[in-house]
Amino acid sequence: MPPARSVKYGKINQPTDDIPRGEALMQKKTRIILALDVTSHADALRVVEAVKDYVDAIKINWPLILAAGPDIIQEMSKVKDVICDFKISDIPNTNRLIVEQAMSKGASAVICHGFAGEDSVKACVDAAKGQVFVVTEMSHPGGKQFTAPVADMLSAIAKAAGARGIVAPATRPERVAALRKIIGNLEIITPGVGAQGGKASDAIRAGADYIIVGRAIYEAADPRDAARKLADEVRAST
Ligand code: NUP
Repeated sequence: MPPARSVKYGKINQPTDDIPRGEALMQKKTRIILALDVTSHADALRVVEAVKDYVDAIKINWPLILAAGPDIIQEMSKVKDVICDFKISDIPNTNRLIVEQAMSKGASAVICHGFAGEDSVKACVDAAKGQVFVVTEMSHPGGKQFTAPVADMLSAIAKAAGARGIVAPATRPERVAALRKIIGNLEIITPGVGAQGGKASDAIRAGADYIIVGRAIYEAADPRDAARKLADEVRAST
């Protein structure tokens, strides 16, 4: 039995002041990012407590922020690295202000849109010390309408601005593979597994670094079991 770790929920890669966040962020173990889109504080705690052994990070989006308040970022950051999926897409100054608020509450990374332009993405990158993922082609059917035709350009913007990586669709693994050619060794995080029809193994084989999974875990009868099965599937496809 390994010795008990000191932090509240057993997080072992807690960022501290003397560890640069970039190094501490999201160690690639299970390669699963939990999309925690539940709408109550109690549900958030219940799901995270159940699945924390099988996820590398927790992605928080507006539904949970609006339901539980922004302090949920700090609370969750004591368990795992938190990615704030705010899809930031404003002018550079406003982007900077948003990112500074997210990081000061304990976020390890943020997600922004690329369509506001390279200067807007760069403002996020500067404020987050590089820990930014840029949305490219979105995973839902409507993602084909506007984002797909410009996804190559959005990926190039992510690279030029110095982002950590991109968000690409697990629902279209062939696009994950194509965007990989543009971004080189930047990271790819892929939503769309499960509820949106994508498969974890397809996304990983196409070159994704992490899969993002929400409903297929938090709406499962047994979230822990669902997360464990996904972790097994990811391991088997690497
Ligand atoms: O293209 C994207 N598709 C997508 O689903 C970009 C995203 N950030 N997401 C987010 O991933 C979405 O907002 C949700 O939080 C999560 C997917 O959740 P689920 O479909 O697994 O429930």
